Amino acid sequence: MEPIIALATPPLKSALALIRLSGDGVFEAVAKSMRKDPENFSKKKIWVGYLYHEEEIIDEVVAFVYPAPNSFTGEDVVEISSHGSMIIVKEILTHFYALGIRQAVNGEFSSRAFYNGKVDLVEAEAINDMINATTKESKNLALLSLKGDTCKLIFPILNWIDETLATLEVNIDYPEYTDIEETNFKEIKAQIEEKISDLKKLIKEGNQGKIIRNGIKIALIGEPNVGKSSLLNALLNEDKAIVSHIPGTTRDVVEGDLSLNGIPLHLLDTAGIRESDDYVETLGILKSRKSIEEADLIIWLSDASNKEENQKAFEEVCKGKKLIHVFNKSDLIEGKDDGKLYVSAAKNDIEPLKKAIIDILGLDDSSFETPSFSNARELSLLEKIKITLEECKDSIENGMTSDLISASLQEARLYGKELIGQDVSMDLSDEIFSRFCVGK
Ligand SMILES: Nc1nc2c(ncn2[C@@H]2O[C@H](COP(=O)(O)OP(=O)(O)OP(=O)(O)O)[C@@H](O)[C@H]2O)c(=O)[nH]1
Ligand SMILES: [Mg+2]
Repeated sequence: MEPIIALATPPLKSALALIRLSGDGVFEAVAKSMRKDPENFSKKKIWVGYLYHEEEIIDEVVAFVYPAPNSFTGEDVVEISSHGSMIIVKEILTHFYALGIRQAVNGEFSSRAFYNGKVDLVEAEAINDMINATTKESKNLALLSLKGDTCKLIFPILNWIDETLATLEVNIDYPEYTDIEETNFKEIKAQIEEKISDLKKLIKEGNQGKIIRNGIKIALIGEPNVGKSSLLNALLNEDKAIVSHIPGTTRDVVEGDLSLNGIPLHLLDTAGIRESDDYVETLGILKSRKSIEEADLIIWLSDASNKEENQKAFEEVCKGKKLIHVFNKSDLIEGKDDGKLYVSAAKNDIEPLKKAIIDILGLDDSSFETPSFSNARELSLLEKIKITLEECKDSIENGMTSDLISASLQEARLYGKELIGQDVSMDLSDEIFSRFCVGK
């Protein structure tokens, strides 16, 4: 393959930088640049020496040599570790560009690894998830996929589809054996029901994995002055948003991230919602409404000491959303109503809310250890397989013929193959890898 090059470490000043090259002729290019014998270059794993551009030394570097097929991409790969000045990095890259090695595009190393059979698509996506992980838990889940545990989850369903298709072929080829067909259909229907329930479980686990990997967006909403910004600060354990006794303090959305029991939470503190004549405040309230739309979970905050709130209006605003209704300023009231969730942001008494967040996400300890298909692409394919099997079941119930049922199963099989990255189109995989970093 055409040789490519990219900086694999961040484009910032650091002790060292790692530049990766892959493809035809990279050994020769690096050997010549380091004034080493190209014939013997792949015989050693590590070379230390100066890297030259024409007669000028660019830097003293270490080159790690990975001959095909035993490299990440499956091609000849060299990783050059240089000193981490961006001037040096730029000089090295420019030097190799001049030798006809082009800059890699996002994810090109991973896409080559995929096309050369070094990783399956789910493993390649797991590498990206590892890079993007923000908590130990999300990194660990990605690691399970990288080890290949995730792909295996769909194998029993794919194998069953293959076996069932083979059985149906017999019916199509020998239609006179109608009694065989009937018994088979009864059995197949029962098996489909079982597979649909397995798929539902996979989808549920995938959605839980998605929460652990990507976290969730939470909007804090409520009337002005109920203590939303105080609650944001208490959750973040940081004096991030301005708090004041003046209603209408927050105008722009204030954002903050935290990890709660290993789940990344992205908080949005919003402007208090009320009728307002103030132009800027009205803009803030529009942003609050937008945050509600974007959020996975709404925390609707009320002031426990204020009985005047227009609760109906908020119920309307939160309709259809995952919601926790919290009463703040519990320190100001005497008796508490049963069934209500109280906190005091000012006194940092917020544990009940943290527990409620964990509870509403429905995660248990096993969710953190279960490999799952948890990105949007994978989940949508699982959904498609499930829908196709449901259609297939309907077809059997409606007395459809073997060839129609067989066609539905073929379709489910294609979705399954796409899920694990077999038979995917070039466009699709390009789209997937374009979300990766350059150098990966
Ligand atoms: N007693 C008591 N006061 C609180 C509590 N939480 C917040 N406050 C006070 O309530 C007032 C409003 O707090 P903010 O956090 O600014 O309220 P907000 O909901 O962000 O208000 P807007 O940004 O105007 O919508 C401030 O004076 C806070 O000190 C609490 O738990 N107890
Ligand atoms: Mg505020």
